[in-house]
Formats: sequence, structure tokens, C-alpha cells
Amino acid sequence: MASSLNPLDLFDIRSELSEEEAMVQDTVARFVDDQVLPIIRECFEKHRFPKELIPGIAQLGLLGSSIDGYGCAGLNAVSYGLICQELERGDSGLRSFVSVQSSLVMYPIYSFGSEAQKQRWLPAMARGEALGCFGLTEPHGGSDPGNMKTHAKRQGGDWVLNGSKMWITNGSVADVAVVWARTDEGVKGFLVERGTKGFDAPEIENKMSLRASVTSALFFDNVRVPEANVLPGVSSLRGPLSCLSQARYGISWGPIGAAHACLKQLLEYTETRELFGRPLSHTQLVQARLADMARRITTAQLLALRLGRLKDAGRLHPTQISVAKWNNVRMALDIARDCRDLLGGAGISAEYVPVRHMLNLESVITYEGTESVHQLVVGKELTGVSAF
Ligand code: TGC
Ligand code: FAD
Repeated sequence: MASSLNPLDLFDIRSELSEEEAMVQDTVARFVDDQVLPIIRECFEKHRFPKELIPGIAQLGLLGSSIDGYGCAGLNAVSYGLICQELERGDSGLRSFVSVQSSLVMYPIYSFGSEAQKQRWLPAMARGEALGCFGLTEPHGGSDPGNMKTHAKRQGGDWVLNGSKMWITNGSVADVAVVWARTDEGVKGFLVERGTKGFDAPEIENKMSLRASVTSALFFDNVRVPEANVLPGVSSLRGPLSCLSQARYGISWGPIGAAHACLKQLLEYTETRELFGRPLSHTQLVQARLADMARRITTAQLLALRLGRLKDAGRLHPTQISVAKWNNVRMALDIARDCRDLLGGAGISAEYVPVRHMLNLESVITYEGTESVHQLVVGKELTGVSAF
């Protein structure tokens, strides 16, 4: 007898969504099925960011979707989470593009920017006509941004910026970089425009992960930035760290999509693959592994939905985001690796999705706070002691 439960949604999370949230999920899911899945494998193999998808993404209102006004959709946090989940069902690289544009570039401009900066960038970014990147990580150690070396000094009416950033998503395709630098007045955010003298953003080649996403280094050699391009509303590390909270929130949802893609394909495979005279899915050990994946996806879904409802109620605490980012990325990475194994030799082929998701998730578990960083955030919450 066929099960009446959806194997990818055992606890019927879908029925907890509002009509608008369900519509957002369906719309993005259709986009991913029609536009992303047919090309993403080739993009990954060729190390190519599918820039041609940007107009479609923008048209659906997925850029800066949580912002009210400035041409943005003004959707709630759960909808943003579902957007991330469906995009990452396609590929973590595409979700990364949207995370960075929305949570790490549009969010700080919206939250800390002047009205002129908002008017200049937000509508164009929502339309996908201007792209942004977020430069916090430096080559000597991303986990400790408090040890930032990039610095800026006032000179006349301008600032002069020196230093470098590493592993920056969208860096080489960005029209504007939100760059965090130490100054005599605290940590400040600078909007550095592409083409500014002394600013270079070379792409990092030969990545084995997030190959359908652009990752770059940023170099600043006496770059002059006018005061009008400094974010006026922020002068401490709290600024960039609060942007990370937005992005990490979305990343708590995204990997659920990657895990869905892997488990869905594995269920089809184990049903048709015959070994020892019966389908693989009819053996106890395989069923135990499939069941364990479904259990872990279910707990991740419940965590993400609760996180979203707390965020929409304005009650979210950064430690809760750390628990969810840690749990849900670990869940997806373990499932992608296990699916890869259950596909046997076929699992190393790009014809099946798990190996691509597995490789991508190696970045996702590192960026936006490594797993250890999030464990230490939770440890600090429990003990009151910072053990970083
Ligand atoms: P600490 O003293 O704890 O905090 C400094 C100030 O910031 C506040 N704060 C936060 N605010 C909002 N959200 C958070 N998550 C916050 N965490 C801290 C804090 O209250 C304090 O405020 P105030 O007013 O008292 O000064 O800072 P710390 O130097 O001890 O560092 C703590 C630690 C290790 C957790 C932090 O440095 C950290 O999160 N490190 C990891 C860095 C990281 O995640 N980098 C990510 C770079 S961006 C990226 O990876 C993009 S990938 C995107 C993609 O492609 O999808
Ligand atoms: P390190 O900080 O050097 O850490 C190395 C190892 O040491 C890790 O395992 C870490 O967990 C461990 N470690 C560190 N401190 C401790 C401790 N106290 N106790 C125990 N273990 C510890 N950054 C941006 O600013 N913008 C971006 O757009 C961006 N995009 C990225 C895209 C990709 C594909 C990748 C891979 C990274 C991106 N990053 C970005 C950078 C990312 O945030 C950093 O890689 C991450 O924060 C870790 O920094 P790190 O690589 O310097 O590793």
C-alpha cells in the first residue's frame, strides 16, 4: 500500500504555511525545475555562474525579498527561508548569490545606509541590474573578524582604504562591494564601486565546491572612498555581525532543499536497483539509512519553521540561529555523503545530484561561521564563557 505521507515532508510542514508562503514556495520551485535544473550540472562542471538566471530571479521578487519598499517584495521571514530552501534544491551556489545580494548587501544598505544610498542601490539591486558583494573575511583568518587588518583613514573629505579580503561571493561580478574596515571611529562599512582606482577583485579559480558561484579576493590599494559612500548607521563589529545573522537565518533553510534533492533521487534509485535478487530499498540496512535521513530532514524542517516564526515575531536570538545553521547544514552534508555512498560507483558521477550537493555543502558548513564557531556560540550561551 502506498504511503499517504510525503516522504520529504513527513510532518506535513506544508500545511503550516500561509497561502502566501505556499505560493512563494511553489513559484520558486517551478523556477528551479524549469530554469535551474536543466543547466546547473553543466554550470558546476564548467565552473560557471549562470548569470542569465538573474533577470528571472529578480522578476520573481527574490532579491531583497524581506525589504519593504524600494521596489522589494516585503515578504516575511518564512517566505525568505522557503526561497532559500527551493533555490538550494537546485544548487547552493544559486542560493549563495541570493543570500549575499539580499542579506549581506541590500540588508546593510537598508539598515545602516543613508536615504541617498538606499535610493541609489536598492531598487536597482531588486531588479538584478546592480549586483553586490560583502567583504568581511580576510586572508589571515575569517573566524575572527575582530582581528580585522583592512583599515581606512580620513583624508580631506574622503577616506583612504587599504587591505584585502578573501573568499568573497559575487566579488568579481559585483557593481558595489560592502567592505568592512577598521577606522579610528570603529568598524565602518564602505560602499566601494567597481572600477574605483586601486580596487581589484580577481576571481578564485579551481574551486572544488560552489563551482556555479563566483568567489573572489578583494584588494584595496589606497582606494579613495567619498564620505557619501560610507554607511552612516554603523561603527562597530555589531554591524557586520548583524548582517551575518540575516544570512545565517536563510542558510538554516537552504540545505533542507539540498537534502530533499538527494533523498528524492536516492529513493528512486534504491527502488529500481536490484542486488541479491531484490531492490536495494527492500533491505533492512538500506531502509534504516533512508529512515534516518527522513528523520533528520524532518527535525531540520521543524527547527527552520520555528526559527522563521520567531523571526517574524521579532523574537529571534542569534544563538538560536547558530543552533539551526549548525544542525541543518550538518544534516544536509551527512545526508549528501550518505546518498553518494548508497549510489555506489554511480554516486561519484555528476549524473546524480548528491556528489554536487556534497561538495557544495563543504563550503556551506565553512562559510557564515564554521561549525566549530557555531558550537562555541552555543557553548558561550550555556556557560557564559567565551572560549573562541
Ligand atoms: P563579540 O564580542 O561576541 O560581538 C561583537 C558585537 O557584535 C554583537 N554580535 C552580534 N550581533 C548580531 N548578530 C550576531 N550574530 C552577533 N554576534 C555578535 C555582539 O553583541 C557585540 O555587540 P556590542 O554592541 O556589545 O559590541 O565578537 P567576537 O569578536 O568575540 O566574535 C564572536 C564570533 C566568533 C561569534 C564572531 O566573530 C563570528 O561570528 N565569527 C565568524 C565569522 C563569520 O561568520 N564570517 C562570515 C563571513 S560572510 C560569509 O561567510 C558569507 S558566505 C555567503 C554565501 O555565499 O552564502
Ligand atoms: P579559519 O578562520 O582560519 O578557520 C580554520 C579552522 O579553524 C576552521 O575549521 C575553524 O572552525 C577552526 N577554528 C577557528 N577558530 C577556532 C577556535 N577558536 N576553536 C576551534 N576551532 C577554531 N566571507 C565573506 O566575508 N564574504 C563572502 O561573501 C564569503 N563567501 C564565501 C564563499 C565561499 C565559497 C567560502 C568557502 C567562504 C566564503 N567566505 C566569505 C569566507 C568564510 O566566511 C570563511 O571561510 C569562514 O568564516 C572561515 O574563515 P577561514 O576560511 O579563514 O578559516
